[in-house]
Amino acid sequence: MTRRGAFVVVEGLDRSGKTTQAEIMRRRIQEGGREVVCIKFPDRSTPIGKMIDSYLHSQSDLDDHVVHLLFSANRWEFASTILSYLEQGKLVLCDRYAFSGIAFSVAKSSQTPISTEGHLESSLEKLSPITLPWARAPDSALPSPDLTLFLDISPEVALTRGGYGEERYEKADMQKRVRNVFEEIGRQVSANAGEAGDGRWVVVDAGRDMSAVTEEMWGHVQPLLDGVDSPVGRLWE
Ligand code: NYM
Repeated sequence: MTRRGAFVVVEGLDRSGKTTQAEIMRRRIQEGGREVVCIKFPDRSTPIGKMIDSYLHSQSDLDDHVVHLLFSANRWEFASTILSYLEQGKLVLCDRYAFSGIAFSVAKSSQTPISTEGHLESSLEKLSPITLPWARAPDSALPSPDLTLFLDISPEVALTRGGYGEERYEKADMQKRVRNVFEEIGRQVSANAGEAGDGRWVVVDAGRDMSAVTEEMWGHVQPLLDGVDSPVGRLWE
């Protein structure tokens, strides 16, 4: 029986080096003669992705719940594509996934300023904040990663890497809250992981020099290069 490809997710705070490390990983896998496909969320190329992009650039304002559902819908747009790559035996390397969705929405909701001015703000006052169980729901049953590498970096070290960009969420206090939610998600994912360690969550110290981070990540990905026997899991199930 041919084995399916492995599904590997790279998560992390902004400025953790996630995208650079994913690219290094992609090249290494390819140089070793294996097939690998890189995916990145949000994928800003679709109509939903364009709405997200406009929101992240503060060119549009949307209710927090709506934004959360758009990010999730963006993942569902690619769910069957991910499954078909895995069935073809390709390793899927994904830069951010549902865990970012939860971490950013929950962190943001815990600090939404209550304002009495304006339609959007006053309607938000009446809505409940985004809790972790609420945030998990729209992504449940998406393909579940075999391995999630969480690139951990303190917001203080991230700031020394040239500072954050101009998009929403790229502020030190927000990043601190996001990091706390990621920690909680890591605990939940680990509690859900299979006995053989399938679906495990690995915290990688991304504050070190780039090559040390690459080598540690490689050590976790290498055993998955020959594929996986078990069927693709479903997130949160
Ligand atoms: N982000 C990303 C979310 O808020 N929810 C999500 O579901 C995902 C996938 O988008 N600050 C946030 C995290 C980032 C921002 O991501 C853009 P990137 O990797 O910088 O393009």
